[in-house]
Amino acid sequence: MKKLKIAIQKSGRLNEKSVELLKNCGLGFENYKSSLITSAANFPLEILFLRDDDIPEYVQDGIADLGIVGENVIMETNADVTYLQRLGFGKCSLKIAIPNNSPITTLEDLNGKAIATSYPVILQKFLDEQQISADIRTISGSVEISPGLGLSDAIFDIVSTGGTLKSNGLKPFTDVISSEAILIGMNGIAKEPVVAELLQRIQSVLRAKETKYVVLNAEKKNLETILSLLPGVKSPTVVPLAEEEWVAVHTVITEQDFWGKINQLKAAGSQGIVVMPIEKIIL
Ligand code: PRT
Ligand code: ZN
Repeated sequence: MKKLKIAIQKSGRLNEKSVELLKNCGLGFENYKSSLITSAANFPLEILFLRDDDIPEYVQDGIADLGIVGENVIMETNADVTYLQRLGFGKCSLKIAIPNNSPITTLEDLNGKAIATSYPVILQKFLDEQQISADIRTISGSVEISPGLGLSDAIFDIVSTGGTLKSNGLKPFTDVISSEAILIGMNGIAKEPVVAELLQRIQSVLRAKETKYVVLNAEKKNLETILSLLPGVKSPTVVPLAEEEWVAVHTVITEQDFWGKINQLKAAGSQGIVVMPIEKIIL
């Protein structure tokens, strides 16, 4: 198979999860902190470690074939790349925020106001869509301090817990986009067998993350009700126990409705419920 390059963030919020994802896909690589590029020992892939801002354009221009980067950065750079897979980490939203005591109450109130941001392209697009004409002040960091310094009336920035806004006397005003880490590829790269293989591995890791393997004991008389609660990958496995009237049920449950489902199973007479993580689910 042809050897490809994937670009991931060298350090920062997406680095650890990107490395973990590739390792969970069975790729063996080391020493990444000290070098710009490393090669997977057992897969035809080189890993490039870059600043996140450079990743979309590197992938667009084919310097890297693949990349893992926040959707906000892809949108800001306007790079022409293919979205291959949403990865479910690095989740955040980009919001306009205003000082707690701001007179701004409607979107129209932003007309003529100064908004500080590191994401001028995304903000401009939003303001154009809303037919608002504001003064965008592009700054590269610590956007949240700019209203306090009298440099802007509002900010447009990434928010995750909201803690940074709060500690700077700001409050969210409007959600503009939500973002998460995305696996992107150079246009046309999806047809490469290496990409198909990597995608299959990534998807099996993502599926496993959302699910738990559950084993429980039940009296046969409760089995029908319990089975009706369980989807399973195909269907639950039912195994007889030494005690004649009892069986063990093995199944897979998705994380989203996990606690609701466990409570329903208990109410239906399940006992000794054991929950285990799943490493991969290959369909
Ligand atoms: O060095 P390099 O250029 O590679 O990294 P960077 O400093 O530009 O980016 P980095 O590592 O901070 O973030 C990488 C990506 O993580 C972003 O592009 C987003 O896609 C995603 N992400 C997820 C976040 C956050 N959550 C986040 N909370 N990026 C930044 N923040 C910052 C935000 O800018 C603000 O200052 O965290 C603060 C807000 O957080 P809360 O929790 O207080 O609301
Ligand atoms: Zn950056």
